[in-house]
Amino acid sequence: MPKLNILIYPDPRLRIKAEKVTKFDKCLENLVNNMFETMYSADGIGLAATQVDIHKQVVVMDLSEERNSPKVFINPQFTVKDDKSLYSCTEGCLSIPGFHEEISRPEKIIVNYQDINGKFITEEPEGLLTVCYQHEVDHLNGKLFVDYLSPLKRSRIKKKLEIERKKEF
Ligand code: GNR
Ligand code: NI
Repeated sequence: MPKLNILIYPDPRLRIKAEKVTKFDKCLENLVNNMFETMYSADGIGLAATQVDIHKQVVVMDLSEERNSPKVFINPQFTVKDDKSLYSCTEGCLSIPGFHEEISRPEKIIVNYQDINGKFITEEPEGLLTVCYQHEVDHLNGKLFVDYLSPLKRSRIKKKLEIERKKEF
């Protein structure tokens, strides 16, 4: 199976909003398998389809050290249960390589998504899953963690990554 190419910030395609998945078929299964392969070989804990230039509401995740707890979220959404309680975590992103920043997000959310067969699921996640889930849903909406930083910090990261990109050619 071919590994997919991960888009790097500030690629404008990272801003495209993903569309709902309506067909739970072999094609979706293939995409999910390719995304897992890409995420594992890039050493990430999550990957949104947007990052591989596929604009469908598909997320894969594996928060385990052992890389043996794959999770799939189709059409993921969430509601904030308590907007006063925040959880802050140092976030990284495969689309923003080399940068890690502390980001605060709601700690208590209720998630709604479909599994690979289209079954609707509601859960109340905890800890890192809460953070990663919101990070991935942001990707599907064209949003990145740098959007939560100050404009100065964001533009510094953008410039550095643009310089890196030019070095490749
Ligand atoms: O690999 C990843 N690590 C991570 C760490 C803290 C908060 C979120 C993440 S997600 C990231 C992979 C990625 O870019 N997913 O979109
Ligand atoms: Ni990311």
